[in-house]
Amino acid sequence: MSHWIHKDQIRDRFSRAMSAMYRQEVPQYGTLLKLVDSVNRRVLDKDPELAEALTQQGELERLNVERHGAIRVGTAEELAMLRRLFAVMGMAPVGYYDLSTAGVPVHSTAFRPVDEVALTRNPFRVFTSLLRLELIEDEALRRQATDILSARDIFTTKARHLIVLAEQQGGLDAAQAEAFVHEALETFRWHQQATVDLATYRALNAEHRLIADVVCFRGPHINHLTPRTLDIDAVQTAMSQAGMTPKAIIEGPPRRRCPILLRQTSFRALEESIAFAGNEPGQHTARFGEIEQRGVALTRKGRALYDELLTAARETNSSTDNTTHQDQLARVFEAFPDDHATLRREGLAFYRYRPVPGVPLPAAHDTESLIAAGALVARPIVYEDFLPVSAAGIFQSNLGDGTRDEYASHSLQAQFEAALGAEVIDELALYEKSQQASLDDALQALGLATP
Ligand code: OOG
Ligand code: NI
Repeated sequence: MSHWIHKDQIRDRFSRAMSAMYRQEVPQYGTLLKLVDSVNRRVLDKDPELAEALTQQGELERLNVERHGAIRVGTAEELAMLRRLFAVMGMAPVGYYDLSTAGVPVHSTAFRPVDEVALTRNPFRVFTSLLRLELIEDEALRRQATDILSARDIFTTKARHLIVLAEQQGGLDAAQAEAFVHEALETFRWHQQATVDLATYRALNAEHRLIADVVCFRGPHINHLTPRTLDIDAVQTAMSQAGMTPKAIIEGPPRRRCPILLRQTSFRALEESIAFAGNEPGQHTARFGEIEQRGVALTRKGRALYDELLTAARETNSSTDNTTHQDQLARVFEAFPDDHATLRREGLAFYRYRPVPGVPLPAAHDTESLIAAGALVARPIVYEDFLPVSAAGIFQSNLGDGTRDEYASHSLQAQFEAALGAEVIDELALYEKSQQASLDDALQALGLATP
């Protein structure tokens, strides 16, 4: 037995430490956690069938530790080191998101656990964006931003040391893991002190608020932490009652009997007082709150249908009133089947198969016959990733007014991966593999394995 602390455990500790830190920094986050918890309890009390299904899927135990966060970094070196930092906690880069087409000068990935057991233990994810400085048109400003970024180190010396140690040893012992959590957390802490003077901040802010947010501070402060709710519409209403102002529109698909992908909404949290270099006081908004509701992961075919319907809905609907928006969205999404049997049979969504031992097997051994006979059950696989259109909406709602038009640029996954120092994992391949493995195991358990 190795004496290294399990990566899942380091991640679990880290995500709890991050949550505690953020609760201190942003009191509204604590209020939000309570709201989400009480709505989740109410949903489960009212719907024992859902509670049972979530228990079966291993979803219930992770519900109250489940959250994602987001950060933005400025250089390839920072991104590559973050990859190594997250690897210590069993988190790998999954997916590539190009936000430039939505007027946000970044591209992103999500660091998250990938295997089923790790996801059940603690699915902590960090949406991580790399600033695309090349999109700054003014050359002098671009050079200035580059210089400022190259002068900072967002990692503590001890954190760097512990990352290298974990790589060399193949893990961390108890004391090292504790020190790692402590040191890694420093990278994500808020700094009230900017590294630049007010004039520099203003110049960068005028180019894009996001550029100022990344360049003017010592590190990539965590900008939100998002708990998972079972009823986002209820939390959206509860937020208003608790004095928070959620963004007008819930992003993503409409409310459905069978939730798909991801629905999200956010609220502006804090107008921060900043001490700029030379003791000039000023203000910056960086941190916000967000909630999410997760549904079944879609196949390539399902995702194509989702994208098509979302585009159609966006073309006909520009309402900033959530009720109107949701009604129109729901109408367009009538074209998307809303029962699990159809979603599965039509290959629109991913499912995990479980054998039911002791059930007499039907004559035909194909998946449909086995399900009809009750020898096999299929449960939805939860979507663990993000949505670029939704993410752009979340970015924009928290950048305030004066968002700009889209950048004339294209997706640069290869360039992002060069900065990252690794390829991003294709999320669809993960769901596909998980579905197939569960089917293979189930057939084997039923004595139907094909050699
Ligand atoms: C990230 C915004 C995207 C999500 O959940 O889609 C995001 C950011 O503002 O840095 O968090
Ligand atoms: Ni988010």
